[in-house]
Amino acid sequence: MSKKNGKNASSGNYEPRPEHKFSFGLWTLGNRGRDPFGDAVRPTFPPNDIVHVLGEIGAWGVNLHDNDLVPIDATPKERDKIVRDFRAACNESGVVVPMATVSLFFHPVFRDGAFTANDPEVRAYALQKTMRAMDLGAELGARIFVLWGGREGVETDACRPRADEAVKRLREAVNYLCQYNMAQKYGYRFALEAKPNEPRGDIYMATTGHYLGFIPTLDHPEMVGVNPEFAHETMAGLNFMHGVAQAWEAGKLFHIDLNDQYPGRYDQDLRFGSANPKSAFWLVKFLEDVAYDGPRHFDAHAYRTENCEGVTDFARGCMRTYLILKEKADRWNADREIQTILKEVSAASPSVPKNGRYSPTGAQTLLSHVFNKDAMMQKRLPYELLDQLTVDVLLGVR
Ligand SMILES: [Mn+2]
Repeated sequence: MSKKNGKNASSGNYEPRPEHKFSFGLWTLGNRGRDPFGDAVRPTFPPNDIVHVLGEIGAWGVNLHDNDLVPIDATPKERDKIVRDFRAACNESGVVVPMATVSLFFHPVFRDGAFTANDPEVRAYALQKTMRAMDLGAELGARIFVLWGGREGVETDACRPRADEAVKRLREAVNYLCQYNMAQKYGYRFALEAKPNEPRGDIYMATTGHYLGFIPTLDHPEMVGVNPEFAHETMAGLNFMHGVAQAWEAGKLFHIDLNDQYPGRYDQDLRFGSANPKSAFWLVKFLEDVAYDGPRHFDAHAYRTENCEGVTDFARGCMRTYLILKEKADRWNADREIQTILKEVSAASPSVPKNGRYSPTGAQTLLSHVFNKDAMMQKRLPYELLDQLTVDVLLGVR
């Protein structure tokens, strides 16, 4: 990394700055390398120490689940002291808390889901826990509240009379939380995070697109958007950037989770850009082209083989790769050959009837037009060249 090696790559300065809005969850640097088959390999990384490291390496924000900071059974007095000390650590380190979330997946009580669980008592507890997590986030200054329903799913569809009941329960819960948000004047924007499976066999609201269909059915759709995650959509075999683009176009990109993932594997949460740099490039280019101004949140963790020093390498690497790809995006946009090809492939010949907004006369003109398909086929679409130019930019020879 740049600081360690004493120099940057000759082509740019990849030092993260607050305006880049890079944030990390406490659970990301704090990940101890536990997996379904093996125990922790790294010691506990206390939240206040994580914040200091984030400040040192140039991150802008830290995000948290309620129980990343406050143990689930803490007394109000213990809670208040923990929060006070954490706020002090954030202030000292110049790190803000842009987003808060709630763990509705770790405690065994959520084994059948939280907002969609069959037991009404579990659903009520999930609401109470979320309201308290909203209180905590608001106290720390968060204005985005992420909801990831990690346990909102099934191993067998026999467990619900009908699957649409889960959708209704989820709607009821989100509507309730929107009301609480207004009553408390917290000013949160909720960001719903999709995942197709793991830890449940199948999770409801499997993709960002599912949530984009769900949100307009809420009582306060303006208050609710999405938090697409690179790994989650890639697990589903989808083009992540396309999902992000649709969310953006719908005005619903309230937050984003950046990491990496090989398709067809379990949830890997790899360092951003480490598995598929080309997909990461298209994503960074999209976010920068549209001037997305929300947090660039890394929801990933270091390899299980790493020690504490490696956790810092991992975090620096996420930000560095983002900034390198941002520079590549500028280069791509400024490349005259690439831009000329783009212009040519979308240019219209003068004889083409205009088909913008529908009008009866316009429709008549379009219906009577004779298209010369052979001539249309003469137009070259040099996408091989376009992609190779992209690869040249990415591999640093252009
Ligand atoms: Mn995530």
